[in-house]
Amino acid sequence: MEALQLSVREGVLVMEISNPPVNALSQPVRAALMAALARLGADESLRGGVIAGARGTFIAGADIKEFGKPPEAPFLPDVFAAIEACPKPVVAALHGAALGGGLELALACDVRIAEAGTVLGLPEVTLGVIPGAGGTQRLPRLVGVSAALRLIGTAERIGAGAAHRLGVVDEVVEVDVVGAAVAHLPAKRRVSALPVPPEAPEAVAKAEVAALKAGKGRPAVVAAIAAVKDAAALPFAEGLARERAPFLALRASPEAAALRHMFFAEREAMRLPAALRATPRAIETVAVIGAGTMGSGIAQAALEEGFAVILYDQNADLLTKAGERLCAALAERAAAGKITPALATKLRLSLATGWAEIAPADLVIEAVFEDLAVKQEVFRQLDAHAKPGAVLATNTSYLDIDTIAAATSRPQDVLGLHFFSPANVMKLLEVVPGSASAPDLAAAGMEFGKRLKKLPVLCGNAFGFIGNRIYNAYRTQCEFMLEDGAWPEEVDAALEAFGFAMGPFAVADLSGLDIAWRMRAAQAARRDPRTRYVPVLDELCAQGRFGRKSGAGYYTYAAGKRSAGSDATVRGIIAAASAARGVSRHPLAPEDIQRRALAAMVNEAALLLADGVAQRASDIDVVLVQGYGFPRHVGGPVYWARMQDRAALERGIDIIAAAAGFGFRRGSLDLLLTESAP
Ligand code: T1G
Repeated sequence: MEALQLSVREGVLVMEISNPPVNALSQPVRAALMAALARLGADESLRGGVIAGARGTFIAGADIKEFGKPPEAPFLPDVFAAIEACPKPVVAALHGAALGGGLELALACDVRIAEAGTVLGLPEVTLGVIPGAGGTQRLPRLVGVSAALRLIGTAERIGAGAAHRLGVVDEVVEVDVVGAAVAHLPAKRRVSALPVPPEAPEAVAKAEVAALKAGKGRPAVVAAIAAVKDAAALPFAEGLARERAPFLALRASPEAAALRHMFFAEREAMRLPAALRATPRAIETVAVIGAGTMGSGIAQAALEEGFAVILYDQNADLLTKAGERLCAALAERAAAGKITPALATKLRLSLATGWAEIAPADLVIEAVFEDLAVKQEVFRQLDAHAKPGAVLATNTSYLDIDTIAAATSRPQDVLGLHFFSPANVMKLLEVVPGSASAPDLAAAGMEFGKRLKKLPVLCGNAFGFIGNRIYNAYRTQCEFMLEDGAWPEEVDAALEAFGFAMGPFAVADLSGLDIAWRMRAAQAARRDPRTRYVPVLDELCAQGRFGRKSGAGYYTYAAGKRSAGSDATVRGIIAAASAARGVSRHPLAPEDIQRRALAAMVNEAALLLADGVAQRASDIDVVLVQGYGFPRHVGGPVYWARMQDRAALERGIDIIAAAAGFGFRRGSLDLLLTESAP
């Protein structure tokens, strides 16, 4: 099929891009546009042109799949220059998504008309690059520097209404945007010829700080800010030339390659293996069991996506309070424009204290206390009261899905749906079928996750699934490093320098040490005394140091502020553990801390693949980046490993094997470094 469908309507050349699935501006599209623009300029019978997108969207941007390859002419700036050089007016008719190069193309047009519901943005920094086809120069000429800094620096996506208010689009129509474009052909009005509206330096400075903060100071954001500020200081042609060089340099950077890996890995992760693809069971009513933090978060996530929600809790007072909080939360989200007001005013929430009230639910999600006996009792009740064919899901983080399913007479309907707190914010959802789960259940979980606008990843039913299992291995190795000679703040600092938002001990303090303490106590009887076990966390909890919530853990907390380092008590506990182990403490350099922590993740990833818990290596990257703060610009632990020297990786695993001692299980790097998706 032609990349560009041409037609003439009332003397206007309609150029409709047809490059499924999202009309990316691949080379054939660029070449066809150049030819069509030449025809438009030369044909006296034509009075103007309209550029539109076929099927469900305008243009999603440059073709990201072309980035790793040598660039092919014509380049986007050439196409956009041809639009502006065309003596006749060209209108951009927008619907669906106008993103990246797609919005840059629209900015090169004389007028932009958007259908209501269109999403617009310049999200290039999320791919480690900057808008490379005039976006940093044209956008400020329409909206001013500070608004351009916000949109480009934060990769914010805005709707047609907001874009109209900002001046990005000239008109919003309800239907037939192409018809409107043909009817409203304007005089030629080159955006590049417009002056950048003057602004107070303070406004620009404030926007610059906000963009830097949102972008965590990454190179692409720094470069984008500089390019946008150039627009106000330089003639258009100079600013345009200055934008191209950093774009090309960034596009070739390892960071951009890692971010592209994540872009495609996240889409790949949502694909089920052929054997599990099925028509998902219809889910419209969701019952959530447990009105605590997780249950309320899951209920909010479902309400925001239009599901009817039954929230059950045996504690009527807790339930009422949760209901009130949910009403308030949705009202806030509607006021912020994040959800449609109707979802807040016509809340489809019912509160239940009787098991029989969950009967209408198509899906029941249990989010009660992480205790097997408690969950089994809940599932006995679900078995007795949920309607036949309802999907019965557990939000367990660690427990065995099969053991929970065995509490029912319908294990074929039981599934793990592991949400991450806060469940209404975190996108990651681990979908965990049990061995008795019906073949269509994984599809039901994945589809439900997508409808919640989450990132569902299929996991095998093994201890810790994917994320917690890898995180456990990482945290265990970090605890070994405490005994070997590092202090908590040194480990945290080294891993924050690597790119983690927070180090493992700061995270442990934040989530509460008592959770791990209870789990370790429950596992103590099964723990082989020959395996290395660090008792520091147990001792901290024994002294009532549960982390931030108790004012002290690995760190101390005064007025909610974490101390810079560990105090004498913690160091005494750690030194005692070292002595009891017979370890003579020695300092660990940051790079050694990083190498051991990463080796622990890489080794566990190899085991996950070998055990079939992760269906593909890139899923592990998605889980660790989306759920555990692994730095996205590094591409995830597996992608990182594939960028390392193989011998150095093996040496790193030698080191953690020696540190672990008895019971250490070594994964095969062969599989990890070469595996491709099934
Ligand atoms: N290039 C190539 N493929 C793309 C693509 C793109 N820009 N965008 C999406 N795809 C593929 C995606 O991999 C998937 O493929 C399919 O389309 C559906 O995507 C010069 C340099 C448009 C909002 O960052 O935000 O322009 O899995 O599952 O949920 O300055 O895709 O089917 O094989 O996401 O409906 C800037 C990225 C590029 C936008 C649609 N643009 N895309 O969401 O579908 S850089 C972006 C999206 C640039 C210029 C710079 C979303 C979407 P497959 P999907 P969706």
